[in-house]
Amino acid sequence: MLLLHTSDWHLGMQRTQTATYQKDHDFFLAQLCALLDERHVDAVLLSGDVYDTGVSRADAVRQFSGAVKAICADRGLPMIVIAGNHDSGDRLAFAGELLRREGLHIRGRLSDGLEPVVLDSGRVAVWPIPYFMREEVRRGDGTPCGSSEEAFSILTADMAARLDPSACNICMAHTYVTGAPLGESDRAARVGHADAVSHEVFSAFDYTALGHIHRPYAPAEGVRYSGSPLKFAFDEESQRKGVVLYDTAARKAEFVPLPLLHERRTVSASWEELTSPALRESLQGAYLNLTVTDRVASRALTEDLRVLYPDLMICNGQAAEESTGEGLTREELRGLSDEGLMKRFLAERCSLTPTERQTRMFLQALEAVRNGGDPA
Ligand SMILES: [Mn+2]
Repeated sequence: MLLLHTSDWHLGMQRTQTATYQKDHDFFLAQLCALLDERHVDAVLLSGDVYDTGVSRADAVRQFSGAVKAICADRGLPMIVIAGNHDSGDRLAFAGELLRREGLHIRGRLSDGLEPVVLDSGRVAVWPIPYFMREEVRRGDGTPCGSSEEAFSILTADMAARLDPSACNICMAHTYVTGAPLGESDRAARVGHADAVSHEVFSAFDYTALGHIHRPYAPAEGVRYSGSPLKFAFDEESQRKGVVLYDTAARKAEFVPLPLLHERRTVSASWEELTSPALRESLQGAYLNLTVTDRVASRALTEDLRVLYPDLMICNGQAAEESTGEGLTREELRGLSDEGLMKRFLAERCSLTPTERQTRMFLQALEAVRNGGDPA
């Protein structure tokens, strides 16, 4: 069988305050479907972070619904999905029992059990492990595990004891494997010592399809991150994005790069260079992080550049700072209190002045968040 391994779609992620990556995701899904047909793929594995947030935007749910229809219904391929740390396992696994009959196997929570999905008349077994908190796994004496390494060791030892060694056994997990390179967009990756897992915990499997790290990366032979399909941050500018194809007969994995609707480019240049047709031409169709070397950062500068570059995402100015009257210098910004900063933001962005009660609620919520609590 030829399996396609992908992860970290983050459907619904906000690109700016008002825009998402919806078109980029649509483009990726079209590429994915074309590859399924072209390479005669037999099943799809999605290793977590289907959505960007636990309570997903309606358009993101619609997008995922379209993707599973294209894979399971239109092409008749089995698809196996695990929840990642960004997903709500319960929401993701809605109607799981029913969908299983249609070839869509979603594992949202550890408590739903760790049975394999058996494919190709038993020649291939996929063992999905949804994202979990290590405390959910108990030791033999009933006490909770103290590290992810310990929790994964217990889970995979249990699977190893039950697996058919003559089959090709595949594990799916959403976790941080020791040594994996972290980027800006892996923002929620928990990487404390207690959260890292060594690749050896997966040694009973022929292949482990990992999610969590957004760079395509193989911590060991047969243990891989496919990486995210899109570039979600500027430090991913030079990475190639794509999916992994795994051949269960040959026990071989191949990274297949896929084109992106928008690349990312970081450029530092003078105003004159940035407004020249040659540079504008070469930056067409990319999400941009621009630094204007001879201007001071301001909203007006950003707005002026956005006329030339609609996909401008970050705009900096490098000229010596001085108070321009319309913006704040870094020094002035540092001098503002939480309340002052909030009021300034609302005045500038929304032309609003909060009431005393709203200000009080904001400060209380801020304090609750800082104390590690819930703002609600
Ligand atoms: Mn992710």
